[in-house]
Amino acid sequence: MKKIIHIDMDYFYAQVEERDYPELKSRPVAIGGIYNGRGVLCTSNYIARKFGVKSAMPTSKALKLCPQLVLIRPHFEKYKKVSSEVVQIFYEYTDKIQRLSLDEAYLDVTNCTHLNNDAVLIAKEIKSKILAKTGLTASAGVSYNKLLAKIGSDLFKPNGLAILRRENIEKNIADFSVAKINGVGKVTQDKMGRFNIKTFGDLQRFSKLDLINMFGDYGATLYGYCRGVDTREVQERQGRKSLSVEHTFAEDIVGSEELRDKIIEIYYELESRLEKYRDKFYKNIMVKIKYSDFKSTTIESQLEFTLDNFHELFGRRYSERKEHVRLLGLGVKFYSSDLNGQLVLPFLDEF
Ligand code: DCP
Ligand code: MG
Ligand code: MG
Repeated sequence: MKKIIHIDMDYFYAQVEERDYPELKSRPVAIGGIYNGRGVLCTSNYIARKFGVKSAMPTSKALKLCPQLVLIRPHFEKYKKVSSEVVQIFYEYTDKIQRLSLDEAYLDVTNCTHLNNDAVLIAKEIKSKILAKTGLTASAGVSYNKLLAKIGSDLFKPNGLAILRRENIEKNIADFSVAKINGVGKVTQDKMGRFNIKTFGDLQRFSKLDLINMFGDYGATLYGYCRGVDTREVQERQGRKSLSVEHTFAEDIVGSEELRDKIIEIYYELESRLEKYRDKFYKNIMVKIKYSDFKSTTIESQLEFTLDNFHELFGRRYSERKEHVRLLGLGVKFYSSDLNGQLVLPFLDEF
């Protein structure tokens, strides 16, 4: 059985602003852009939610519901920074992490050796580390699959923690609204409504075939979901596995000497582009040659990243077919994580 944790920050953008401007804490706050009086809200704090002010609501409507609402423009750079701090905490426990947005992620901690592999203790520790590092609260759901972990993180917001165990799960989730199923949006809910399906329990009363007839292939998925069955894996985003620089020449080049100069040029360009990936370790270096007939060939080897080695690798392959070259490429392949066991966070700077 898998051990999955879903973490979701509480009223994320708004909580960050409250942290930075504590005087906001006692007031209804919403984050959103206002453009000529128009715009929609990104989110709101819990005080504002009491007025019905929520994500995706037009600002004008929110102001009608709550005239004293404090509107703040989003500061995305700040939220991204917090997000990467949070993800770094996740990586202390597992590298099987699937981020869904800046404020939430699934963690597969099945093989995590910390805290006796106790997923509940891990979730608690992650929550307190997030608070210590960012000053913000998050909610967590702990279960044996993604569906239930995500439902769990939403159950006791804010600053909540829910554990959904397998025992009696069908009964325990029977009263949950189908809206809790990630992916069941307004359209599907309306359709379900026409069959009088509002809860997991309502879905449980239908056969798989019935559900397939009603909802197509998704019906089979729903048949599992309403019983707490979900086989989806936590899908870690793969970081960059390789980097290469290729030059196509204005005129095809023949002869090792001319090609030597091109290798030097490309080598230095590659070297400077690799600056960003200093935390990565090279597994192989690669050379690609495309001939004037568009046939291309690549060769890679576990050689150190030096100009000489690229020359050497190129020579090895070019000696097999010394003809007009149209394109030349040099590159490296990375290890997915570094050799000291320290994790590489390949995509953090994308956010
Ligand atoms: N967001 C947005 N537009 C939306 C929904 C969300 O810009 N329609 C942004 C703002 C949120 C952040 O994404 O702060 C996270 O979204 P959540 O759905 O997790 O909502 P919150 O974190 O704000 O609140 P909750 O405590 O319910 O998780
Ligand atoms: Mg959130
Ligand atoms: Mg979220």
